[in-house]
Amino acid sequence: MAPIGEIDTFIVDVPTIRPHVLAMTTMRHQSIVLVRIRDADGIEGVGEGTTIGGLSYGEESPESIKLAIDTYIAPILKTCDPTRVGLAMATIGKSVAGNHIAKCAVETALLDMAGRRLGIPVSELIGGGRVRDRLPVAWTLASGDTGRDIEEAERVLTARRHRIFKLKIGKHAVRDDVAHVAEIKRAIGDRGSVRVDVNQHWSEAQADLGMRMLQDAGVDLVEQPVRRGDISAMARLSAKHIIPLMADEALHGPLDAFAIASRAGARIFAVKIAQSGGLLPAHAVATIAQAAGVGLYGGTMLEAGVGTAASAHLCATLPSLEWGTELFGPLLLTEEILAEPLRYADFELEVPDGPGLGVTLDADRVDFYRRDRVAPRLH
Ligand code: MUC
Ligand code: MG
Repeated sequence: MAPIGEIDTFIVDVPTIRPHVLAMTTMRHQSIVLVRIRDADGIEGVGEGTTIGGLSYGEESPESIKLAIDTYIAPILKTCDPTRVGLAMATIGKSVAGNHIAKCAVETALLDMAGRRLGIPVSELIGGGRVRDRLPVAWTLASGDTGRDIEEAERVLTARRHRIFKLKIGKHAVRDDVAHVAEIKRAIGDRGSVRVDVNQHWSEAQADLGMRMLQDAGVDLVEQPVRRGDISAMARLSAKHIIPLMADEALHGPLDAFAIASRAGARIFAVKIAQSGGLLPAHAVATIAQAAGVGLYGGTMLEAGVGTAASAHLCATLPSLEWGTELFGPLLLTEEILAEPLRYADFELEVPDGPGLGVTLDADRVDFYRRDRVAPRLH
């Protein structure tokens, strides 16, 4: 084996194309954590660990992801055989608890290196390999303004980019949020699927009211209406309502997947590589869902090109992906960090087919946007 020579972790801050209004924060930029790993033979892999809104979404921040990799994970990784990705991650797991997004970034880089070494796409290294080359991809309408959201929906429908729409709610009173959603659903009609994400902001009673009203408005699913630890409430809501409940924040890997599936806490799982701790545990989450008859959706932490490509490789291996994906992260950013952008056409994302992740960073742009850049920015 060629041992690991270099591990470089850095944060890249990129503005969003418009404010992205979620119940817990309004994003105006995304902080992307990238890790570049090179072995002694010069084979390089890249991974991304990205969260939403600093510490407002979850327990890891961009800064803590970088710190976990540099201070705790990198020294262990340097003692591992980088060709044995599962073993390297298990070794790291013995000394590093939690920190799933940091682990996901590192695992992604190792898988990218492995794929490049073998000359095959990462999707061929997961489960039974790739079963699809294109993924249906949703868009999130979250400008904070109903009219602007409708204009945005019309624009992406006409461009044949998206026909699945996720609306971010939970910030306002239930009836006001439902009125906003119903107006958008009326405008879109049968041309698209409308779903909502409450990001844990409802009590069980609010969720009961909201789910009934959203079902009447023609909405297709409700994502994480109540707080992540309350599987009992998720199970009661799932049993009571026809509109399906999708678990997101409640799912941090296979153990959560098993707990939720065995208690019938959700009818759909948003499978996220970041929250799961990497592509390999995310695949296990999906396997548990499939065994339990739970539907699958490819979720995002609004990653840029590297994390989105990695998620796409995972989703490409899932035999059933009934609810599609939301792998649109790069489209929310003003700057592309890949040398060649991911391709979106005909309502789908093309899964890259080159070796490894099949994507390369635009080195100059990434250097320009690095938070730790030394030279001053002139524009
Ligand atoms: C989430 O909670 O699902 C995914 C799409 C989006 O707009 O926000 C994210 C996070
Ligand atoms: Mg969500």
